[in-house]
Amino acid sequence: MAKRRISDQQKRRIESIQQKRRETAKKNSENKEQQLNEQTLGDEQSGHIITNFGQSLIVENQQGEVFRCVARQNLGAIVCGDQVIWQQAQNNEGVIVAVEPRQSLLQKPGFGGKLKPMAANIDQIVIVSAVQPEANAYLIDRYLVAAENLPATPIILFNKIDLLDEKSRPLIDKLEKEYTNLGYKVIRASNVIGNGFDQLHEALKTRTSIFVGLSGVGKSSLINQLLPELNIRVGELSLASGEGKHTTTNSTLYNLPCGGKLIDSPGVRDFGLWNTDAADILHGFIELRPFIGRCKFSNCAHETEPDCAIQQALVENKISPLRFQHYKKMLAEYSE
Ligand SMILES: Nc1nc2c(ncn2[C@@H]2O[C@H](COP(=O)(O)OP(=O)(O)OP(=O)(O)O)[C@@H](O)[C@H]2O)c(=O)[nH]1
Ligand SMILES: [Mg+2]
Ligand SMILES: [Zn+2]
Repeated sequence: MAKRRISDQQKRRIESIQQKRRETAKKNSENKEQQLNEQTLGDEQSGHIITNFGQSLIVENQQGEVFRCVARQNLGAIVCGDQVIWQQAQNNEGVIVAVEPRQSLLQKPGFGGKLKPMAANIDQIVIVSAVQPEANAYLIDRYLVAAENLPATPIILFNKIDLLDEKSRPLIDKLEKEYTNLGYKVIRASNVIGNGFDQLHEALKTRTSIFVGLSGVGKSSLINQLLPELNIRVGELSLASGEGKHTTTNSTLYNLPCGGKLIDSPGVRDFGLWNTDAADILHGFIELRPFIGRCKFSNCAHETEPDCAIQQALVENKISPLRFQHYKKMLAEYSE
């Protein structure tokens, strides 16, 4: 993906503008909190975060009603999927006073390589790829490493299969085989011809799942099919590049009729590295796990060392060359 180069001076300017905006937002939110505190607040109750619009957070109570809330200072970042304690004010507004401990927190690389919390308490990650824009196996592997380490169950979904033709079919067939062989659930879907929804409904039941993937692969369109009364905004692909236009801008949680919860997330902008280390990357490639600790040298880099269990497994076709290549690439990016 093309990266726009910016000078240090520009970076500092952008950072200073951002800092000013953050301060203004913080002040607005403090004022709002003060206003709300001057009203009599209701009893503490639990709720969960549906989405956020800047400093305001949308909280759903146990009856499924939604409230626009501000958070007390010093609660840290609160994200979609968080369980919170809050108090109701007037006019469907409220104040969040505590965040429940999280089972997990999915983060993504943000501006300047800083990690941004994305969603909390996820137990399943649906990695959405498509026929158009073309599926990227390295990005899928990135998400698999994130899922294995969270931990959350990954599902690999190939969308827009109505567009399959002789040119695109071999790649999707190859990737489906690759991931099925590893034991991952793979679903082929299409919003146009209505494929894959029985499998999807089944997989999403009773769990909290998130749709992740490139912009334009059809994440929001799939949710519109699952919840037709919603009508979430979906975007055209750019005619020039065939890429999506980043239509979804905030992660948002939806309650499915089957009892599951599903989060729609904005398409990823870059392939920046998640908060992983070498051990997490290794743990993320599940087929490598049986060979860990079996090399002759304990600090084996699995390259040209003698008696390397992983090189041996490659020769014996127990590990796919593509996945091993991605493992090496991720490690190299991490150590940069
Ligand atoms: N042919 C075909 N087009 C689809 C399908 N699903 C979605 N699209 C189209 O793909 C485009 C992008 O869909 P979105 O649902 O906005 O994609 P998204 O993944 O939510 O994108 P971001 O919100 O930008 O991350 C839209 O023009 C959809 O109509 C499908 O199954 N088949
Ligand atoms: Mg979207
Ligand atoms: Zn080795």
